[in-house]
Amino acid sequence: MQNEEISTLFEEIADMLEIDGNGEASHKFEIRAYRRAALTIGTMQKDVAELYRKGGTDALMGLPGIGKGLADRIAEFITTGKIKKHDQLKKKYPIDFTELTKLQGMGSKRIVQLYKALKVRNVADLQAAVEAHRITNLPRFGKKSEDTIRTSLELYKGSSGRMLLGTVLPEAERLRGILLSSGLAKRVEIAGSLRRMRETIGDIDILIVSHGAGDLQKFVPTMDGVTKVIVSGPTKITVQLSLGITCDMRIVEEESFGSAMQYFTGSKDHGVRVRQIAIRKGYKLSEYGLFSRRGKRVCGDDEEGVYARLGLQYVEPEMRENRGEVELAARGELPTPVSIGEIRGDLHAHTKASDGQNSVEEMAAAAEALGYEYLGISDHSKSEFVAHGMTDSKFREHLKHIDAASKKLDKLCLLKSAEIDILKDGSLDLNKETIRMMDYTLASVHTYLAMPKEEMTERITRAFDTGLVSIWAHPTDRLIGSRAPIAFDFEKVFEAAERNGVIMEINSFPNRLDLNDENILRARAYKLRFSIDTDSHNTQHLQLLRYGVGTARRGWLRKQDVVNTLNCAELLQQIGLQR
Ligand code: DGT
Ligand code: CA
Ligand code: CA
Ligand code: ZN
Repeated sequence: MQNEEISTLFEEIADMLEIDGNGEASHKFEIRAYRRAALTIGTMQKDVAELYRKGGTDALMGLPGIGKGLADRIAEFITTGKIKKHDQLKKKYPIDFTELTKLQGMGSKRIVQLYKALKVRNVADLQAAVEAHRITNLPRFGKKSEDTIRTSLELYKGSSGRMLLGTVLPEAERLRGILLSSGLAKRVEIAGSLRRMRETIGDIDILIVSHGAGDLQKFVPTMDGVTKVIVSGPTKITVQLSLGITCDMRIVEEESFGSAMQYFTGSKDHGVRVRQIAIRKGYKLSEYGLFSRRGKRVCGDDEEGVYARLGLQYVEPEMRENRGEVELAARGELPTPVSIGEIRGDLHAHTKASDGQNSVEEMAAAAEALGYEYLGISDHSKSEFVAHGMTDSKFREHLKHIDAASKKLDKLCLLKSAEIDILKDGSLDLNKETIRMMDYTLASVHTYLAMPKEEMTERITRAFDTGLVSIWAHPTDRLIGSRAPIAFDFEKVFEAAERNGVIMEINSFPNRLDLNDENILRARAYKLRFSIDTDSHNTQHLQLLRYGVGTARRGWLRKQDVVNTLNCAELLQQIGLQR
């Protein structure tokens, strides 16, 4: 799947145009168009190349934010493997923008300043510059900047080599589809960290029951997206993918399929715990099956059977991290995690009214097509200049528009909301009168992210104590691999949330997943509820929900912990603003 590559090239073009144009107005428009298109392609869950092959540039132009020019560029990449405009700009600026922009606080402007002053072209150059303290002495930089860059470099190295779940899962599913339709495989399933829905993925693991391994060894190298064969044997084929990650394919016997899934889903620590239980019960468990002491196969074809034979409740893949789940499963006390089918609506979505790419009506139609009962429209408030946040008076018009649009719908109910900035002093970015016209609110921190812990704690708790916050959106503000979480006192903030009935968001956007699994587990110690939202900026983003649900399941949340499993009437009764 080439979505990620195209998205990256578009981002790079935008970065380079930004330097090239010196902020000319015409350039600004073009840069914005490239960035929006990068977001659309990078987060879409379908294969853009397939869309093009089926429907040509017309089909591409049906995507949000893709006009004729951009559709041509996408087609150019799919047919030739490159984009001329990108090549030309790259000659002028031989800088690894993709890598460098992943670092916190490194926008294209700073990157270019560092390139011009110190010939920094990539992360390795930057690391060298930091070590030699050459940034401290640069005008407009200084010691503080150097320290920030050093921290960003550490964060970056901690995550390098791993890719986002939301980038890898669609590719793994595409490969699975090819294998299934090849006629060479009876069963194909995704295992490993992908099946556990970890936020980042080291490599793809796929298990295959084949009709004949020899054919697979010939077929796999011909698969679209495979660039190199690293290992090729009758039971294991490892390949490099153009996505920038490797894929382990293991060919297993049908009678071992369940135990192999159990073994290769992991996590390693969970597997170790389960095998200890097996030994205690007089069995031996391996990827080949569950065996008696005398070596007789007891079971192995299905995974549920393996857990059942060991006297354990079935443990959902997302919960297999050895965080106490095996012990609970042995006692029959494992909670049943929320499932995606139980979600009845999405409470965080943007529209063209602020920084979204689709209209209220288009978002509503997409939510209705998913079978949702409700969709909360939550555009930005005025302090978010870059996101075209709205003033109070604009908001009042916008809320009327949502009401009118909702009346025209048969099944779906549109809810009036906003993503309100929590300002530096903890006050909210809209006035009470405007807020009271809404069904519920989201509040979030978007500015002064580096505030010291105590001040930040004060700021957030003060916002909660207004009694006007229904949901705390993307609570920690971290961006995976590129921005550290904000610092706050968990206990004080969770207590303030309890006191005010503030709901914790689990933001499904692949680079956010915020709260993450660990913080959800921490929050479970308080009387808090959660909302799994997509933070959609176009109609396609509604599909991202599964990553939030996976994260919630990793945090052991049950249906009753998640407010958007309620029907619309119950929801409004429970999360509506205290008036
Ligand atoms: P990743 O790829 O880093 O995102 O994480 P995983 O969990 O997919 O790890 P991976 O691909 O190395 O291995 C897949 C699964 O295979 C892993 O979750 C558990 C199992 N496994 C791999 N190596 C070992 C091992 O040395 N011991 C045990 N018990 N299990 C292993
Ligand atoms: Ca893996
Ligand atoms: Ca692997
Ligand atoms: Zn936000």
